Amino acid sequence: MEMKVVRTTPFKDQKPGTSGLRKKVSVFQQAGYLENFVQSIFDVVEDLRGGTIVIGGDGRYYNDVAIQIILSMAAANGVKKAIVGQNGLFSTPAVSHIIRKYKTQGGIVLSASHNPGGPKGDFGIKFNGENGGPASESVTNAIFQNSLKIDDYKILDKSKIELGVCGTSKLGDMEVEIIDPVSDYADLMESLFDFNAIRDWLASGRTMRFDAMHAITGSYAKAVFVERLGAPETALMNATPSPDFGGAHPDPNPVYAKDLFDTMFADNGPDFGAASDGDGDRNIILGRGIFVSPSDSVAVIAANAHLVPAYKTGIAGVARSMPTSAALDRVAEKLGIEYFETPTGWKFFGNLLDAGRITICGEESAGTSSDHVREKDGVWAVLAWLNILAVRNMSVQNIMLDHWKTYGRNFYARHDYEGVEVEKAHAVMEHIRTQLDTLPGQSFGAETVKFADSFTYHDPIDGSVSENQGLRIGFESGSRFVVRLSGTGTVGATLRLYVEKYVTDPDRLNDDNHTALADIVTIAEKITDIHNLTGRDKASLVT
Ligand code: VG1
Ligand code: CO
Repeated sequence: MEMKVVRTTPFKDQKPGTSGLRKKVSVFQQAGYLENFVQSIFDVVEDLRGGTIVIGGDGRYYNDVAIQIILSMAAANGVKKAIVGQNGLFSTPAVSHIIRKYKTQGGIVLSASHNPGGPKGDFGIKFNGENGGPASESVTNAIFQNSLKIDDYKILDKSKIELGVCGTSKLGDMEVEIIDPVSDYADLMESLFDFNAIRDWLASGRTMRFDAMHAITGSYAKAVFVERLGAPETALMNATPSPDFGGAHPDPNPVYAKDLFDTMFADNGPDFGAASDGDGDRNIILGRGIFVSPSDSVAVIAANAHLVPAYKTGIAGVARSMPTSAALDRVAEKLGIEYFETPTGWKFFGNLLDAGRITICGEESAGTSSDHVREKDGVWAVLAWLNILAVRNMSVQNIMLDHWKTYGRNFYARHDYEGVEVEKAHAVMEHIRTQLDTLPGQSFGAETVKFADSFTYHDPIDGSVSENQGLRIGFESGSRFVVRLSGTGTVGATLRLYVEKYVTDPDRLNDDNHTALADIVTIAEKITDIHNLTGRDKASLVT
């Protein structure tokens, strides 16, 4: 097999967003598009030459083609060894674990997460560093800068490798080891949680449902929940991964996981329900007749972490992304531990986790995890809940009521305006920005604005500064709203409006979420003028 140096010209749009480079499949299919980005990774991350790389993806359409290209390029760029999931598959948290367990120099994750798949859907690529986490902004910026001036890439001529059988082979001078994508990860889970307690809880007649949404987590869920914990096969829904996710959105929310919600809200529904997304890093948690807001979920896990063997001696600190509700902060205050507010995206937790300053972190978008990997981890969050349920032996509903009584309740919702024309979305941001100086002190109904700003993050570990991470308007009452532009969409712009209302009145704790938030939503819509400026009379999706 010969090494070829192929002339290429730069694409201007290879700037990674919140979580890697995400585009329509047809964009990635352009000659040189994937190759330019991958070569930029190898140009920037010099440790990969002579090192080991992990490669795998969520199995979506184009995964198989992309893996072969990346392997050929890795071999041509002097990588010593590639560890690849069987059939090119790995969930995102599993890649993170494999990088850490085998001490490799990094990994490439092929996924567009919760975005739809198939030939007309989305594809994505992301580089994770040797700590197992998404590359920092300085690295992704360097990759982008490289992609703007690239003029050639290296690849082995006519190489193809069989990915279906585990074992070791050679591609040029590079060793390729194909491994079972599930077993290392399942072992890790078993080392963290009290599997005996969960097994007993399930055997005592408790019921659960896990919706894998036709995505990669199906394989992990079978190994963990069925084979190791004894749940019946019928506990799993949509557990066979498919390249187009059964034609659906692998995004766990009330709209796309409707069957699960219907099951959980039925009379005599299961005791526990959960779902994950396309690449297995997100999770949602439900009980009979209740959906646990992801912002509450991470707070409950932190408050009960001492019941989980891996965290029984306590947690160092916690962190949440800025738009995530402050429920986690209340828990940290009570535990007397540090808490941090970071910009949206898992890459910002990495430094805090590496420095041992935090143990548990989460995002409102259904991401929760701990220092066991450097990604959010759907199955981990589900097991954390199962472990807590098994030990406390209470319903999800009662665990939530108990939590709210102790800490107060942060009612929470996100209103997404998807596929808005880019100029209109920017007009909304600009309209809010011009009011930031004058809003404080102004009253709207019962609320008075306490602060209004554009969020800037100062990383306490490496001192880096990230500006323009979202606009925040906070009220004297502790309620607030946030507006930011999504960095994962592939069509037009997506505006996210996050609303939060803090309530401590014991009689109001069990109120309907959307009713409780109605006044804050009205104020937010007035201040942002979002309906008028986008030409939309309502959000595309409310979660
Ligand atoms: C969204 C979420 C963010 C999450 C990111 C990646 O980003 O809001 O919390 O980290 O997706 O998740 P944005 O920029 O569209 O708001 V995943 O599961 O796509 O890797
Ligand atoms: Co995801």
